[in-house]
Amino acid sequence: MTDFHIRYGGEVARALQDGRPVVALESTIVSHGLPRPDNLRVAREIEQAVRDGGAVPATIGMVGGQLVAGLDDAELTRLATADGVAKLSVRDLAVAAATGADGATTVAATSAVAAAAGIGVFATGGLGGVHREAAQTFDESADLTTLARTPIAVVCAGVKSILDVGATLERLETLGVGVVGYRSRRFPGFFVTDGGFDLDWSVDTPEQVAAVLAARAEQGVHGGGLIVANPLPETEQLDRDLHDRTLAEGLALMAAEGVTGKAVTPFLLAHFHSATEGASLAVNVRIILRNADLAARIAVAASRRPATAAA
Ligand code: PSU
Ligand code: MN
Repeated sequence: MTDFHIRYGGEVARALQDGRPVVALESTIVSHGLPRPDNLRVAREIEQAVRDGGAVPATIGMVGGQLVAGLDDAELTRLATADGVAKLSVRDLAVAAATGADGATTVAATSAVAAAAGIGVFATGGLGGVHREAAQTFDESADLTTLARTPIAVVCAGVKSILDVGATLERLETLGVGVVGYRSRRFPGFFVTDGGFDLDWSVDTPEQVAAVLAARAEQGVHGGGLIVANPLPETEQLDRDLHDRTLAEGLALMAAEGVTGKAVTPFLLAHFHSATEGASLAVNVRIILRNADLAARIAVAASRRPATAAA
């Protein structure tokens, strides 16, 4: 019989056993969100940023049907370079395992696996959300519904403006997903510092985030996720005109080519990367590295609270 359990990378297994800080990382940004050949280099840099912040990185993905928390370098290379790596949301995990697929986990799938593995903090770039015209297409990322039932803190730079940002925030409220700005009361728009919407709460330190996680665990009221929205400094955001132009073009192109379903997000990301001639990629990388650093510091702060650990 095949063993369908999660396999842990050696370093991740030891860190979890010893109660040392661990940060989960997703593989969809590596396989489908960042252009080749930069993606593998960036994947390694993200892991290094977690280490520099004092935590152990656990990049999550599926290799030959085996779900892994803490891909080693050969496995990371395979998911970054092989053809036919599937994009796995939560609903895909069991089918992909049973059929022996290679797959990259989205925010939804990574959150679910991380929580199952006892990892309480996760760093990514941007969340999936409610797509524009979702009222007709029903296209809403499973990232949102998964976070409603998954106890994990996700450090991200909000959602991309390729989505309906306001509708995404409304859905997060309905679903009971906590959202706190990191040193900001505005929800970030990924490439741009300000996504155009206010937040009710902000926190100023990794220790405060750790206290929120501890309070949630001790209150025992609900087991959903917490989004820590970490905006880029204004001086580092993508030029607003370039951003708005590229977005309009990308949406028009998508409609013309009839792109739908799970291909939508990768299509628009690829359009940004090619149309801005690398400018959006540089910003994207900065965002992920900053989030990896903050997530590591949150995991460290959480691991220093004796009773409740990270989750
Ligand atoms: N947003 C980004 N970059 C990404 C993604 C989202 O700015 O790479 C990826 C994440 O893995 C996210 C997924 O979980 O896309 C959402 O895809 P969908 O909209 O098909 O749920
Ligand atoms: Mn979708």
